[in-house]
Amino acid sequence: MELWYTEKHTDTVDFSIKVKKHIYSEESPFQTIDFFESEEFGTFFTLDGLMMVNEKDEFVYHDMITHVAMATNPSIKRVLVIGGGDGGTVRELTRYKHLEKIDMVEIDEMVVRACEKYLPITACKLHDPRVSLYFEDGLAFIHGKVNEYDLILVDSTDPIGPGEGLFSEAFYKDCYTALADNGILINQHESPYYPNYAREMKRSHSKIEKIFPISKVYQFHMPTYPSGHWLFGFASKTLDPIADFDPKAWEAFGLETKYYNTELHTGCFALPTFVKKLLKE
Ligand code: AAT
Repeated sequence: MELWYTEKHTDTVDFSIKVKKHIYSEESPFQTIDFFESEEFGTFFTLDGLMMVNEKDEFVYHDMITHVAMATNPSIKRVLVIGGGDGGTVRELTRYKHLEKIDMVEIDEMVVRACEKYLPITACKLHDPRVSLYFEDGLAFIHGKVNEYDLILVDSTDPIGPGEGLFSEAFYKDCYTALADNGILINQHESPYYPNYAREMKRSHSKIEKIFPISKVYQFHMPTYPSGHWLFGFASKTLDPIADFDPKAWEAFGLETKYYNTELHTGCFALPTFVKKLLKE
């Protein structure tokens, strides 16, 4: 008998992966967690039935959430990751030896424990001495913090379930206050392609734009997310990701990356006309 994982990308579009084995399934207090093994994407996990991370394309997402901000301001020292329970974002951050503090606040400890067991490819650096893990709601964690971080990476689920508050104006305001004067906020920004995702992308952008003087989006190719066309938001108080970018400073770190490079840094901010239009609407 063949086993297939299917995710509804829209009411009339399905995306399926042939599964070798369903290796884990638990209800946490926050969501349903499943792990699968597959031929094409290796091990992958879903939350409430939606693809989060797989061994084959995780490098795209984790390179792009981390290195664009780190290259815009190579002096970043204190970082907060909100969500990101698989550990992939923290793994990329730990490659910067000069970082002093990496806090990660994940609402669901069960995601982290399951990833430590089944996805060591992403969860491998959670024990770096600079990393502190907090298991609580990112929304409550950030509230009231002032000038504590140079960079906040919102590595969250979609705006349904526990991730919903991480797309609210109150949350973006709290992030602004928690950031230093030259602070940067990167957030999981959904997709511009299918209307059910583009709606969330526009809502998120219009809220961030009201709060941060610099607010842009950049794109990348994520084969297993709906339409494969995905965005992160780049918001900051002072730094512009292109005008303030010095490729030589990032290259001096000597990091080998599989997706991010310094040409792509500038290129990923060049948006297709339909995306530009959506953002202006
Ligand atoms: N590295 C890519 C993986 C993710 S998972 C996102 C994580 O955010 C999940 O582990 C979830 O438990 C956590 N999370 C959700 N809400 C909160 C919250 N309020 N506070 C802290 N953590 C939270 C991102 C996948 C993106 C999928 C896009 N389709």
